[in-house]
Amino acid sequence: MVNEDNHFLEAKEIDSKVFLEPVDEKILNENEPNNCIPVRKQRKKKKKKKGIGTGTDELGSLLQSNEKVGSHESDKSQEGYAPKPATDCVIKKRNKKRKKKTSSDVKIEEKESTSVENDKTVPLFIPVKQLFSDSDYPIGEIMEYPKVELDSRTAINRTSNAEKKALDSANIDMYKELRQAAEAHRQTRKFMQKFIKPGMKMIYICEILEDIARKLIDEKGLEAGLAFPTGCSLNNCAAHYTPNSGDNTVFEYDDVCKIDIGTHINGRIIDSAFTMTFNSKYDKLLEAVREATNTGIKAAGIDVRLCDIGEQIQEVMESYEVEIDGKTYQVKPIRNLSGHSIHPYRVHADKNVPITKNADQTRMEEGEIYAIETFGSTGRGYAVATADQEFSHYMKNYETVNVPMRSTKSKQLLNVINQNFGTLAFCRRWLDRLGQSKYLLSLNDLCQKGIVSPYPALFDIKKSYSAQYEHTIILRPTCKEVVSRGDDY
Ligand SMILES: [Co+2]
Repeated sequence: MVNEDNHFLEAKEIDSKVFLEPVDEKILNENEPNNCIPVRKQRKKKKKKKGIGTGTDELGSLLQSNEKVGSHESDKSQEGYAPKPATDCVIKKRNKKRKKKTSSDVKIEEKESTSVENDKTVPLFIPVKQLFSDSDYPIGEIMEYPKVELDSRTAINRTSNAEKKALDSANIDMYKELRQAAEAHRQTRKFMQKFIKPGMKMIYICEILEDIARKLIDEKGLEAGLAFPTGCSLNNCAAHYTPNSGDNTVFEYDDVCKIDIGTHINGRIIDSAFTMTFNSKYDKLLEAVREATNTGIKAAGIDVRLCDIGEQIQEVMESYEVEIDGKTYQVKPIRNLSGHSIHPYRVHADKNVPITKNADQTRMEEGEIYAIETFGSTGRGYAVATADQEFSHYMKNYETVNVPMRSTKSKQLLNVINQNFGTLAFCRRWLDRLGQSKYLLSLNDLCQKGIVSPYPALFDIKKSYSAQYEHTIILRPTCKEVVSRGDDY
């Protein structure tokens, strides 16, 4: 997720139809063969033909593992747990049927699945914590701190300093929680990068992704799970779009899709994003943004001023000129979006990491965790909410407000939010899967009372394209660790 200012200003001119354009069912069915994993059994394919995003049939077995989809949450008091109707129910149905499997069954099934996917090595869908003994999760990329002018003492000799080393090892449990969340993130995205194909519905992509991530993180109430809804913002939409139920938006060959995924262990959040495209005409745009994010990561450090990071990001981003469909653009950072510090269960903590030059002299400090993210655009470099859009992302406000609530329905919804998300962000689909229905009035009520806030999708100008890359880093006493680094980005 991204931090933004003034998202309700300037809500004009921009078309948000991205949400609601009807899609011809025929087109989708034609796309079906490419939709997903090859279908092995004709019979089954026919049977499920009605559902869009079919091919979920095979996915059903792919996703099948030791537990039913929907996680521990559904096991306890959520009597109303109801898999959603229509397009996405296939996986859930199958899981229900098979939920009594033994662990040996699971192994066989996973072998089958991987052969379908032509990848015989990745033990996907096994909780990360089972894959590493003694919580020995892969360590992120380790970087030395940059020298800070005027006060070079602070950054130097941290690696070997005994006091810093002691401080560092005192935090090891927290690092391990972050590394576990990062490993679940890496494995999820590795699978999705191969899996996503043009023609798939966005909602299908998100639900597959989230089901896998829930398994890998071994979701358990507020102790382990997804930290925010899967962002899959398309083209000129830069951030905070995830489909609501009934949204038929399809990933098209020419789309630029920002996949933003959040995982957490005990509130220790990994916030990391990448951009997916199929048309190579966007390669340079993606490179510009990847480089800009890496520049921000390199520049970050203890005692570094936030404004200096923004300046360096901007310089690298704007050094790129990209040609798309015969038109040349200088890549612009989307200046009202920024990286951010992260606290436990609080994805947007107190500090913002700008992606353009600004006047913020605030310095980064030892022990802080940051999401370093940049957005590059071929538009005007400014993203706004539209007036007519349907919200998908919501989050409780961190500052607790005591407002008397008359409506029982609102109280009940707030309980569900407290129990399942706390101060983590959520979306309407996640309320649906918890068995909530007809909650919109209550949700709006909670928003009006200032208890919950909507996070609208943010758009640059029509027909522009934006890309995003993001990593979560820890400013350890001894070094900087890019926890979410993978071999993909
Ligand atoms: Co973020």
